[in-house]
Amino acid sequence: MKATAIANTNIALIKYWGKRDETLFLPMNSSLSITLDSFFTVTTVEFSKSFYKDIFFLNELQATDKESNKAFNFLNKVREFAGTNLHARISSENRVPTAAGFASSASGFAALAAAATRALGLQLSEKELSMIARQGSGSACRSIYGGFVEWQKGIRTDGKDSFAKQILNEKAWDISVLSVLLAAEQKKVSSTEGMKRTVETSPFYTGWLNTVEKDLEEAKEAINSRDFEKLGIIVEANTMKMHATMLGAKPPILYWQRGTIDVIQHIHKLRSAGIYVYFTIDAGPNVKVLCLPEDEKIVYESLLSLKDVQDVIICHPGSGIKYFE
Ligand code: 2P0
Repeated sequence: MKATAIANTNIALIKYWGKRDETLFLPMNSSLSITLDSFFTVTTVEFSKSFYKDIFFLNELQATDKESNKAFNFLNKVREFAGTNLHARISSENRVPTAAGFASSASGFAALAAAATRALGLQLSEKELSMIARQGSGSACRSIYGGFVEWQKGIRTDGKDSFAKQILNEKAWDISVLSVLLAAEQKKVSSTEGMKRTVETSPFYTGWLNTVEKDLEEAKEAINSRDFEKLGIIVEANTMKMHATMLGAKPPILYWQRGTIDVIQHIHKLRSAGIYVYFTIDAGPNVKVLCLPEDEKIVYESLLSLKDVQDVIICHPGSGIKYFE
């Protein structure tokens, strides 16, 4: 009873920020992402009657208690779904800089959901798998699919209408996503805590909720018509708006560092010079830069010349979940 799955991570273009149910991981708003080809997690899960407890190895070392508890709590949900009480051995290799705003939890829980359910012999649709992955980490439900993906928030209290679906496959439109790595240290406020505090205390959160669904519609129109400029403008505005809600939280949350602002201003400069280039920032200091493949090289080299930039990793739209037998 063993299976291995590989999941790519994803970057949100229209952000998920805030939960309406913390146990079921139900979001306050719908979101939209691109699955990326360069960052992924490979996970093997084995269930056996001979295991007397769960164990989790992350990058070949035994995971910390915090990491292990998150994974085991998630396994409990999978076990309940499958009607089993077998213990498991999880072994994960994460090719994502952990907790630096590069959603490692997205690929991590997508791969864990896929490997665990396959190891238990469950035959699930992508929609069912997306709903299970969501209960490990919200953004994981989008990493089941390749290309451009929408997570519909749903309105039911049981979460049965809250899952992701592909809106355009990874081969249908190539764009470049440059991941700018500024700092790989652990962030101080987790996304989970950051969104909770924002929902509970920020007076700007209502403004977010009142406008985010319209942002999503605009982004979908831009994707369907392959209008890169329209997409870039709405993506950048949406990320700034999400960070503005956090600045209004009590106490305020600021994920940006000096280098973050340098990159933002650099993007503005490149745009003034006539290059179609835009940015998005998650719950961390690092910036993801969107540009057209024909401008990738010039944007890449100019970003590397900035003082606080440690590395730039070029990504393109990637595929959904894959299994190794
Ligand atoms: C996103 N983020 O849409 C947003 C934008 C960060 C900023 O989803 O609490 O690890 O496990 O559901 O999915 C990161 O948060 O949070 C995230 P939980 P998750 O990608």
